[in-house]
Amino acid sequence: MKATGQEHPEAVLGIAGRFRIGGRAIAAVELRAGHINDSYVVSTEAGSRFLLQRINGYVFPSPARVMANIVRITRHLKRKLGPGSARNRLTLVSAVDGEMWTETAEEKRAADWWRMYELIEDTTTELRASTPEQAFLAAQAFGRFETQLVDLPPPPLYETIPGFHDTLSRFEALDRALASASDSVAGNDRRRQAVAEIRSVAGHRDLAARLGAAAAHDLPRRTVHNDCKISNILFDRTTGEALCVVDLDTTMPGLAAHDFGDMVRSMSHRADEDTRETSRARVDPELFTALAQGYLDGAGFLTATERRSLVDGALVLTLEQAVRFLTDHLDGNVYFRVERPGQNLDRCRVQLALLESLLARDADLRRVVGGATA
Ligand code: GN1
Ligand code: MG
Repeated sequence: MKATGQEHPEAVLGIAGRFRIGGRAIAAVELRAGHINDSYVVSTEAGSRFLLQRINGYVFPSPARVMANIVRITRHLKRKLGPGSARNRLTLVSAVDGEMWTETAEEKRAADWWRMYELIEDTTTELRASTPEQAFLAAQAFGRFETQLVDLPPPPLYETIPGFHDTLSRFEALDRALASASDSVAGNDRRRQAVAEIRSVAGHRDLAARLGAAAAHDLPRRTVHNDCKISNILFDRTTGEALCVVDLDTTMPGLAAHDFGDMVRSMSHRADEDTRETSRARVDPELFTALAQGYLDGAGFLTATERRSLVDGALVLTLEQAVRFLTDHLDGNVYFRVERPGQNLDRCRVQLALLESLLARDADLRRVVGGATA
């Protein structure tokens, strides 16, 4: 069963009180951001604010591993960035029992895991890049984040979602969703709504192998963020500076091309992920160029082979996300939170429109990445 849902405000305040927040929690306001976890901004009577999050246990089979990774990442960044860096990295707040999370068990539901961060004040988030400068700054920030993690002491981080960017197995999950959709009236309806999209992703299936095991032979496994969308960057409200990379749940071993691919998927065009105007999901050469320049500037460690893989990353990640939204539509929206029926199918349509436009400009994009100077 999906482990998300609205929590009673009193209950949220009670959970907040289990953390070391230096005073009584007096307000908790739900933040409708992201498709996965539940987030609340908690204020204390002393005037401090925190971000309280419930980790989605359906999506993350081992919240303990998610938290173990985040503890290591945040400590490493604190050491590395040094004094005065509190606005450039996330800071976990420990629970009163000394752990970095707390569990609540409800009837009929597996234990829920909650964690808390200090809130970084006076920041804004964006749903799409409005200018090439902003795209540059966001891509540079994700590139720097990877650079900061190059010397994370071993062992590698846990894979919090095994096979996260195994695009071939994402297609297999789609096959299973298609088969089980045929078992119910509602499933058949959802399948009928998606006939064109099912055909379209099938037509691109060969792309899924581009970054697969054989192709990845020369591509080093790095510690990457794995969710490089613009909404995972905090910008300074006054200066517009890209201050801090957030959402560390899927930071784990992966390919640089995955991260760059996600940036292109989410920032190289003028469409929100949730728009119904698919015509806006067209790659904008200026935004793409800014992303390539920003990322190469931030991620100075990339090898020539990795650099050549970046456009493939954009194609594969956009296709993969289309497949994931489509699969969830067919499954009845059990993974990505939706506000209205058909939303995951609409999200899939945006990804497919973008994919077509990336493919149409494939040669230009490779020239841009090849010519961009770090
Ligand atoms: C999910 O956590 P959130 O909502 O930022 C998803 C990403 C997708 C993204 C699409 C753990 O991210 O993989 O790319 O939605 N995270 C997980 O917006 O599946
Ligand atoms: Mg995420």
